[in-house]
Amino acid sequence: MSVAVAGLVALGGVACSTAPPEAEVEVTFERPLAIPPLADSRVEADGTRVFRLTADEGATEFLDGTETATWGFNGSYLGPTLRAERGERVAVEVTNGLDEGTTVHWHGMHLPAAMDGGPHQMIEPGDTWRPHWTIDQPAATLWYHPHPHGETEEHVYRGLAGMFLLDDGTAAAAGLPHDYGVDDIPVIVQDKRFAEDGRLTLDDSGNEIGTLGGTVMANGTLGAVHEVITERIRLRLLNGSTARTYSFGFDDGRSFQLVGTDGGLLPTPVETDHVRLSPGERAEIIVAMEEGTEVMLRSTPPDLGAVVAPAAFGGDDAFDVLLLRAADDLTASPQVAATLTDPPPPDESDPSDVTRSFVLEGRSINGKTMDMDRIDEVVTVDTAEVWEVRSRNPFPHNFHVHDVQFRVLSIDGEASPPELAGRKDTVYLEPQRTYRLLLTFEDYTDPRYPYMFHCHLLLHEDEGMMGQFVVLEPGQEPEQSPSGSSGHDHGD
Ligand SMILES: [Cu+2]
Repeated sequence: MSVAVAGLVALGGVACSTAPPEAEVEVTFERPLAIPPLADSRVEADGTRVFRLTADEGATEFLDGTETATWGFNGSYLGPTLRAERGERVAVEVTNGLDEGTTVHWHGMHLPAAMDGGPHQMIEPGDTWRPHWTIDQPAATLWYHPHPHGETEEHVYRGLAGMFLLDDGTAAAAGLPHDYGVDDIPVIVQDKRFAEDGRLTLDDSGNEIGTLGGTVMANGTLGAVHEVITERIRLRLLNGSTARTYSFGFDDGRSFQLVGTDGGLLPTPVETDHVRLSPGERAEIIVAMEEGTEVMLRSTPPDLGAVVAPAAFGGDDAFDVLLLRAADDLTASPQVAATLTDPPPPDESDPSDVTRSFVLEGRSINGKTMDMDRIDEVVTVDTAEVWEVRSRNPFPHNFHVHDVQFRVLSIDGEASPPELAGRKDTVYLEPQRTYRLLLTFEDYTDPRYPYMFHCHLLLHEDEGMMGQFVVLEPGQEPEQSPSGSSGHDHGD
């Protein structure tokens, strides 16, 4: 539970127990949308593409004339976009320039547990961590962010996040715009709570789900405008907020094509006028533009399912996010293909199938809160499993699994809707419904390092709504992680 501790004042304005009141921020849509730069990389003799990220403190001018203390990778806020091809070997040299330990997790990535960047891969101040792996999954919009146990909400909120795009050569054939920063646009959406002096503050007043800021920005730009020069534009939407769920659409109610979700392209485009994204989820959408017109990307009150008093959880909130302004002359765009990917249908028939049940309640999963020294689930490599996930609370949770992309087989026994037909790593849990997920664990066994499963509402995660699983060879036993909490001071 979120407990405000009277009299405790933290430095820096975030995680302060008596957060100052939220300032009313007037937003006019006139600033160019910041596009995170594509990260530089070098290719070593063995073909490994190496990126560098340094987490550091900085200051960002979100509001004209006001400097706000922020954190960022290779800059003051957010980080560059990493990009790699399927089959490539990659490495990232991650340096921690902060005064406290952090980690960097590759959200949505299929990779060895020791490279995952969860709470077992702490990077102490001044240290550099160098995970490496081979990209072995379809093209997708992934992202990276810190994952230190108990501190993730604050680290992400201060600004540590970025996109990690994967390519596999299919975008052109699928008719998808793919010119980064021109017609293929990353859109990291985050809500913030500004104090009168411009500081970012977390809400410690005890909202069950954490901080719901009254100011929403895209890529760190308040009142963002993007000039569109093509007939169609692809927006890669990422909900990079700590707690808020959005329902994205356009102010004129126009429909668009949903072509991708967390882990890659959908089998076929889904025509819709809104897409719901809970924290951590992504959606790739294609929007058709008319010459010389403008349209606003908005978030309208999201359907949170059977949440009691949804207004307390953002269920009544609406925001303008990004103004798309089309040039008087637009370059032709290709037609989006009718079939985007052709994945094999989910196969539940494997006799080795295991079904596990996960009940989310309060800050626990199956009645347990996170313990870095406890392995909650042992998975055997080369098997498919069904995980049945259910929230018992009348307020929002979602569910994120590291290492794998899952398929949503059904919700309360009914076939999942077309927007959930693709590869997912995070799913919103409408209260009191059972989500049946199919997960396939193909490789990367490790008896010592676990992967995480958790609620991606970051306050919940920090307060213990997380568990650990290992992937093992048949007959193998889990071993104590060398980075378990017994040997590690988390500073709490
Ligand atoms: Cu939760």
